[in-house]
Amino acid sequence: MLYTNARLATFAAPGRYGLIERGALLVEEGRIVWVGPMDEAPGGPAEDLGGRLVTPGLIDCHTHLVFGGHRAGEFEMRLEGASYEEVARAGGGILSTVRATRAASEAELLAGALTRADALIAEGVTTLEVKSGYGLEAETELRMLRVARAIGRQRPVTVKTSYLAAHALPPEFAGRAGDYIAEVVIPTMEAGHAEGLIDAVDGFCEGIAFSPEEIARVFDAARALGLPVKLHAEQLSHLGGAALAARYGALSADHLEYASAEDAAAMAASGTVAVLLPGAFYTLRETQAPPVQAFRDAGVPMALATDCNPGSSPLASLLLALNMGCTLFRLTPEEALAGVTIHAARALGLTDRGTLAAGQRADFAIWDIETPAELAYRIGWNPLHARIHGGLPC
Ligand code: DI6
Ligand code: FE
Repeated sequence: MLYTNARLATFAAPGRYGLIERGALLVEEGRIVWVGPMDEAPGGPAEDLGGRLVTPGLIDCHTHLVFGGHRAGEFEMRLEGASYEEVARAGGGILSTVRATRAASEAELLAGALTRADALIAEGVTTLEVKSGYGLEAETELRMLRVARAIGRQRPVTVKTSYLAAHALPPEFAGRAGDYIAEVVIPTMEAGHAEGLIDAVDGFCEGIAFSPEEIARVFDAARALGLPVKLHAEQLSHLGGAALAARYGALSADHLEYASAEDAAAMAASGTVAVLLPGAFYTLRETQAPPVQAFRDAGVPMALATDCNPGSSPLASLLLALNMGCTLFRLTPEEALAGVTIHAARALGLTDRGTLAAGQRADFAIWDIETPAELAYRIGWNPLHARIHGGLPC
């Protein structure tokens, strides 16, 4: 199928957004086989897109969208003055979602996750990442990962999984983080890997979670299995997580509000993507923005994601994350859009998507707008016309 008479934001051609005005795109067997000016397009059956904008399919590269329950009560507590860390230290926060997730069946978890996945898909998302991390015990961590895989079977979307048992210390291991890592995190990683459930290993490096030394043990185990790593780093304080992630050649370091220029230099050297999560910044009413200029100066690729989770970012709109990335973090619309396409792909270790170029998977979104900046500028006003996943309109 030839898609013709479109404006293509390719992120592959030279110039802003890699834009090709009056472009065309040829798809065969789920792949893009030709991209260029419509006057030079090969013949064959064609669909006229009426000048609409086409982007690569959007990629949400950081979500926790499998979970039980909700945390509206915690939202109320924070509005009454409690901080996210105070709620967590009092046994709420992540641990309250752990209780609800342990109590939920696979079918219940899947039903809840699909409603959020559907919201993302309706906005042109064709690949999404899903983390475990609300089980903190073997059985529930593996259940979450199976549910994540089931999303990719039940919906036309590609799911990449990250194993995040190093998210919080469960109460049964209070004061025994080392034992938790040895007895739960590492053996469950091995079991999940053997079942083909894990695409990457993640952790939360923070005062209310794990130290860099503890995360290093988790990363060593991942390395032994040949699994790539990523890390929640410098979200609430500067603990050295970004430098640790760079040392391990991590695919990404995520959040990064408290990262430094030295961290940016280390991440640039290791090719680690900075994943920025404005939904969490907004929800927690954080005031320190991530060092975007330092990332630019160092040449660190920046991705943007929803961080969809029941606590710090109850956000299932990647388009709103685009807008927030611009308004709250001062990204340009071009940087923001690159952050949910080409750089988001890289944050997941994927090179076969995120741009419109010959040889890429045919994942793209067709929008009822003229210019790419409109995607970041609108708020709550979804212009998706059609979505193509693996060559199939859906
Ligand atoms: N940082 C986050 O923003 C999520 N996890 C993390 O390490 C939030 C998890 C939650 O509050 O449930
Ligand atoms: Fe997160």
